[in-house]
Amino acid sequence: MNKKIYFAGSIRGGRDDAALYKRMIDYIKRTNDVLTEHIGKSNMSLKVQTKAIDTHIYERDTGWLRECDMVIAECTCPSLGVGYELGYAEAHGTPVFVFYNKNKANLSAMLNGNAHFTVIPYEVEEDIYIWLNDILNKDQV
Ligand code: 6K6
Repeated sequence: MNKKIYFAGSIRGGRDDAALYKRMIDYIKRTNDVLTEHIGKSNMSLKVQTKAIDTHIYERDTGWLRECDMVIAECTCPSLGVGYELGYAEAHGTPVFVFYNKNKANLSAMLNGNAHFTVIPYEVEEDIYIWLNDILNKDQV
């Protein structure tokens, strides 16, 4: 059965890795459902920031976080929103997998030191897909 995956990646924290997010999302989508496909979009407008729109985003995204089977996050680019989402997922008992490029980032101790999170440091992008394959084919989640 397809799993529902919440993919988390930086938006207002910076879009340097947006193309990587898209490749990861496309890989996951080959065998599972990604609730947050928009994270990989290259043309996402960052200009509109009204309270009403942000409330809608918050309500929708936390709904998806409660509904998903697991969270997969790419955390090389630091993001307040992603950090919040990971804590929210932990509070709801949802499995969380955190990827980061160890040559580019020094991951927060609040993620790296958290026993609930499976932290996956990588050096080359190809390694991400080997790990994703493993994670997505586990029976218990
Ligand atoms: C349109 C205009 C401005 O922002 C938008 C759309 N914004 C978002 N849409 C959907 N999810 C969002 C948006 N902003 C943040 N998120 C959620 O927080 C995503 O699920 C990301 O994983 C995370 C990114 O947080 P920031 O702090 O980097 O924005």
